[in-house]
Amino acid sequence: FNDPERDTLITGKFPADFIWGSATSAYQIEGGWDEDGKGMSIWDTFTHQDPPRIYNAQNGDLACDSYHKISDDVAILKNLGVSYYRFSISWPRVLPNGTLDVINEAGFTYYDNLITELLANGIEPMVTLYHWDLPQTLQDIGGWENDDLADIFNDYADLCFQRLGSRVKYWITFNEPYVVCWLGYGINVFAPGIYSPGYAPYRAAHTIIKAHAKAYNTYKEKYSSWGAKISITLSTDFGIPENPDREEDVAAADRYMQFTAGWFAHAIFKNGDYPDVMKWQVGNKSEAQGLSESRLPTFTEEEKAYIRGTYDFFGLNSYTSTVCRGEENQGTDPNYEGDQDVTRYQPGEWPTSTSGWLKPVPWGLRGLLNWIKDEYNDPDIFITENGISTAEDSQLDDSDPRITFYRAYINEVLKAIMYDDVSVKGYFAWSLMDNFEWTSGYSQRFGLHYVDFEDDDRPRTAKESAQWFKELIEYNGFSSANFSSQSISLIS
Ligand code: PNW
Repeated sequence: FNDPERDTLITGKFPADFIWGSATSAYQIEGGWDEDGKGMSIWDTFTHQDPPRIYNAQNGDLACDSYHKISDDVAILKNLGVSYYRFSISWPRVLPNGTLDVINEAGFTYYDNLITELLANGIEPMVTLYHWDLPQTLQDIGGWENDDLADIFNDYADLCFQRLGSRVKYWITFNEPYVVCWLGYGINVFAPGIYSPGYAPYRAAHTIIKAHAKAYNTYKEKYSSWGAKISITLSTDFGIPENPDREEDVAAADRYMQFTAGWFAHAIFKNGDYPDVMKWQVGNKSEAQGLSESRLPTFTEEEKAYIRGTYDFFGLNSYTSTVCRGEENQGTDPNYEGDQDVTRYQPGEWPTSTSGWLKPVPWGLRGLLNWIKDEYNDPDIFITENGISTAEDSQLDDSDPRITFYRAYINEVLKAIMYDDVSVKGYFAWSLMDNFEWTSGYSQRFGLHYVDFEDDDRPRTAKESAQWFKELIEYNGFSSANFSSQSISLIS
């Protein structure tokens, strides 16, 4: 990507059938945390039990109150002109105990009504089954470290397909399992708040991959006549070699992406198994640590055959990039990051945002799309999330940075399609509206629509970026008009 046009915006249209959408997730918007028979999720527990770890002790108890605001949410989608809405189902809202022993009909009524309202307005649903809000009862038996969860998840998925599937064209099993496993089970940052950097993430990932494969196969065996596409959404930053002429750095950047996206994608999109480089790294480190077996679990041949190919597209969430240097980790404690032998950082001169980790590097998205195309044999790709945060006190004028960010990033998607022939089929902006940004609470606003969290009614108002996105969708691409009032401050 040492392309001389790298920092230049291009004009052009997206393919006629390109899908434009916007995304949210249940815990971040719904509220209604204990209403109408909903069970507790690990995020209810996490925010209630240990408020100090969340910005201003906030939680998702009410959030955007979307549980009561179907018509408001659909109205802003309609105004945006998107043809798809990506939302997630709260597992404990439909199965309060996580299992089929109790079905909460009120929960299904909510999702049924939402889908009805969407379709009545010409908007198709893309439904995520797991966006991090595990039923607490299932955490009580070990969460994703417990192998039984693969079957329990499959039961939940099966029920959702049966109840909602006649009207859903796109299903996503898991959102960003890398974040679930590392932030949730590795370093005690997200729910369920486990600190086990060398072991639990690998165990949790192993169950999640099997759970994904079961749900995929269940859909294909029982519901294929409905013809939906089903897959998984993975996340990784784009790994940029510190020195592109240094072989160790080039290998390190690839290794980093194998440990994040490849951790899940290699089995699902390639051969049913973990990347060789992960098996090698974790195996060698485990041996040096005096362990009798690798901390990376193994799949049986039967499991590999079952997992391989369980995708209809590649769901990608991407926000930022990271610089990688190949360097042997000198630490001796078991640690998923130490296992990689990669030193990573984001240079101080990169532009920043309200989210410390989110440094805009638009051309990194094009690089990542090309990496996925090359690595996984040119799958159809949906960008299921991309966006930027602004501060708590930011309001409707979000031209810089949000319009600048979207313009630059979406332009890189167009280059990937036009110049590199990457099969990108859709783009979903994160997020439709400001919402509960996990441990950052309501202090980081990702929305195209402003939500007033001081007002009990949680009114939504379009920001300038919503109008810009609407015009982009109407034109289905970039005319020179999209570049007016441009600021290139984000394009590094
Ligand atoms: C994604 N990080 O998560 C999620 O899918 C969304 O729910 C979330 O709101 C969005 O990105 C914006 O953060 C991430 O700390 C959360 O590196 C945190 C990180 C990355 C992704």
